[in-house]
Amino acid sequence: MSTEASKKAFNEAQSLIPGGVNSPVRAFKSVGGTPIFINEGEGAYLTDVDGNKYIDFVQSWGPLIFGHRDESIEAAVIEAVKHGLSFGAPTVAETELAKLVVSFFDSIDKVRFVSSGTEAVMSAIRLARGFTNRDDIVKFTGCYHGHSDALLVEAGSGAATFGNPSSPGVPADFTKHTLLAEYNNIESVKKCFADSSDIACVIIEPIAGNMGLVPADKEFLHALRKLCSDNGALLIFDEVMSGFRGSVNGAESITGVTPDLVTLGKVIGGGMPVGAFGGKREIMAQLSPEGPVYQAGTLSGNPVAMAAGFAALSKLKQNARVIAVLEERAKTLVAGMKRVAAAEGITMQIDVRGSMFGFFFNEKPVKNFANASESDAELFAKFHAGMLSEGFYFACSLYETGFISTATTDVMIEDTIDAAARVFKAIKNG
Ligand code: KE4
Repeated sequence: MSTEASKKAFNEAQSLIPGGVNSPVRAFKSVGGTPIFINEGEGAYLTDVDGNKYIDFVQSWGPLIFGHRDESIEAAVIEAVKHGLSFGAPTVAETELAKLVVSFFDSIDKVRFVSSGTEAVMSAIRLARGFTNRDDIVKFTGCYHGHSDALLVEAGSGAATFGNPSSPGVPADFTKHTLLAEYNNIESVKKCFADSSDIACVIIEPIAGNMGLVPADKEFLHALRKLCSDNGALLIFDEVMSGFRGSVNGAESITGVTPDLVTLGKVIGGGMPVGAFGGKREIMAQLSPEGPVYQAGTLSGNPVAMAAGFAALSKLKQNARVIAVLEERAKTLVAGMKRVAAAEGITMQIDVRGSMFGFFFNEKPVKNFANASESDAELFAKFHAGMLSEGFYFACSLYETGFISTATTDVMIEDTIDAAARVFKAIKNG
């Protein structure tokens, strides 16, 4: 498999763009080799600039639950474009998508659209601080909530990948209000509330996807809910990744825990730049121009992006069972990978939530970031490179999650397991 054109493209990109990429995790730094430059996507497939085809398990880090170039989403975008790209004025398209989002989440009465998950989380944090008139926030080591200053503390995803979970350039004054707790450890959260009476909110990925896939224990989330309620702090579920991937009705429908605010992204834009945050009426009423908490965006609610999101969520509305179908495929995939790895003496921890799947090369179960970071990163890199050469595109960091789309067929799943068997054998034979 030649990747000469990707190498050439990467060299040129590095002369103009820091690291040659517009988002660090794409640089393949933790797995080595040259990042693959993509020419196009179609269904379950990516084709790179050398003409190599791959089955895509990244799907733009989650948005493409219906695969690349879904007909109805593409048609909706093309139709919207014919009416103009952006107006900076309200459109009915925003209300229509808001209606859909609200219909899926019991916890959401009102929603505000922005252009990324980072913006959604940054805004939700400000809203929580404004609503409670408190300054401190609690996040969990290994959770990633986008790159706004207050959240770049012991973050997951790319930040963990590069070993700088707390980024330079963020003044200590900006993060002194960010308290850290350990995922799935309620005692660590109780300590935060003992240390501060000024906690505005606790933000958590209820299905963590940025330390690898590590779902929160149900009883932990229930205890977290009680702790927040007892202390007058808001509970924020960051479902930018897990929203419409773990369940169409949010983690609240799986766990029975109702958050005060939810942040969303990825799938709700159908592949276009959309983020959102929503919650109960009385909290959202604090948001400008209704209330005093300021938040704004030139392209927020962009009509073309709204059309893509509406098409994507409409498909989910018409066929909510799709997540259950994708979950079965995800389970088949990781169980098969675990089986063929074991045949070569390699131990894998695996997990699935809806269309999200994760795996660790680790002897022990993974319940938090400390456990995840004990996984075999070198073996992960060899696996990633081997699968890539076999035509399977996995996330280029062990601190990420894999995804199944409706375009990922059962045959593709079996082919992936067979390829994994060859890769593990080659790794073992050195
Ligand atoms: P964006 O600003 O990248 O749209 O969303 C930030 C964000 C917030 N919350 C959660 C739970 C997220 O997973 C993300 C972004 N996810 C990463 C993938 N792990 C985006 C990929 C990247 O950074 O390039």
